[in-house]
Amino acid sequence: MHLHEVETIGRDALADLQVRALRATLERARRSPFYGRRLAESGLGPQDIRSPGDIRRLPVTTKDDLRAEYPFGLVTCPREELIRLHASSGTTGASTVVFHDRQDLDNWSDLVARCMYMVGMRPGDVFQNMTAYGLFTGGLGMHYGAERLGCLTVPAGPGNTQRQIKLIRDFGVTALHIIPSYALHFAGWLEREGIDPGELTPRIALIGAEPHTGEARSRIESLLDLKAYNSYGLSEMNGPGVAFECPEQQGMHLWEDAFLMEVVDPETLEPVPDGEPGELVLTTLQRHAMPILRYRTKDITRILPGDCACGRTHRRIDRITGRSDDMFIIKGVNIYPMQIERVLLGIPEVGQNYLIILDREQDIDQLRVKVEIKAEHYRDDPAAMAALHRHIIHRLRDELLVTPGLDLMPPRSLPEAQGKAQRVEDLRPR
Ligand code: ADP
Ligand code: K
Ligand code: ZN
Repeated sequence: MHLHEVETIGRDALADLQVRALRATLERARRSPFYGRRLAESGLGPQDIRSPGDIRRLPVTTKDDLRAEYPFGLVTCPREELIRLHASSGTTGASTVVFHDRQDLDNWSDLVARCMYMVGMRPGDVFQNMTAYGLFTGGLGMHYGAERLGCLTVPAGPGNTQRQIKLIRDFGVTALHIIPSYALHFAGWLEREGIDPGELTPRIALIGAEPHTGEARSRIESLLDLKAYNSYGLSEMNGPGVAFECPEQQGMHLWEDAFLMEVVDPETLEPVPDGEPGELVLTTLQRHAMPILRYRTKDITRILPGDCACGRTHRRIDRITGRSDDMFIIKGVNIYPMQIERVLLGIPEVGQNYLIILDREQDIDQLRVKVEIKAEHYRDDPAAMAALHRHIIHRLRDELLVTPGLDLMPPRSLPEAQGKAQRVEDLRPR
């Protein structure tokens, strides 16, 4: 694949490429009603872009902007040139829509194929896509990427674990795309059925679409006996193929020839130094039908300083710790659900599922965690259960600095998700 050249491009050449792409993007964007107005108001034109940082002279674009412009306000071309639309899964409120023309779909497929190639997939691999098709981008996005790479692609969709196993066995599947929470369920199912993952053929899993911890990844890798690579994307930036782990598994390379990245303080929108957490803000550099400038993803991450041992020059972001609006405050302490997952999935007795419950008592927010315990540790022995309870509470308190309520639950007693998991149940009155 000749695409490899751009993955190791020098930083100066990359900045030149970004400036050219950004100018073309502004030129294109101003044909849409929304950016036509925005760019006119800001007085910024393509000729004013001299360095990638000049993008900061424009206001950010938010999900609310996309909702207000729903459906066609950001489209730059005649309707008959549009050939696909996708909508976000609406994790947070009303959905938004993104349109693509043929060139957009081509570029997107190339990006996804690049990610797959990076983690060792090759023509001849058999790829089973175990995420939902439809408006969600993880279905068709990964599907076309795998076909572009030249893999036999099995559009399995999510759920029906029995059938997933049959497909894997019948077709000799070597690579999977699977949402992490479903991967954990899937692994639990194999264990219960007494299926040895070592005799199954997949050696690679692409996992993403929802926040998950390194602990969740380690479990997926050991329970499924494969390598799992973190995949980050969002429908506003196509979907999968925005940032992806390389074989080093030390952060995700964000493809800077296709997306301009900023990490900013969510309050002030000022850039934060490399290594410091902030909100990821992204600008499309290749998109034609519907470019988006300075999109506030709400996703919290940080730029990992230093070079990657793999030799790729595109900067890496750390795994997403959550969305800025996922955070909750208990007794004055800021908490992200992923902090809780990190503790729970690091404890060997803990099973593959948990639920975080937020409630309010006498005007004070309360945190309660329900966690499944593995069958062999869930025993009719009050002393042993009390000891395990104390142990988990201590670990949670060390991480969170507050003491949550905790319920130890029998295996498979909590609701199972096949799409993105709902890890937090918020019962607080609005
Ligand atoms: P929605 O915003 O409705 O969930 P999308 O399907 O576009 O719709 O989801 C994109 C979001 O999913 C991202 O903004 C991010 O919050 C989350 N996400 C995607 N991939 C990852 C990943 N690898 N790690 C953490 N979060 C992810
Ligand atoms: K997602
Ligand atoms: Zn790398």
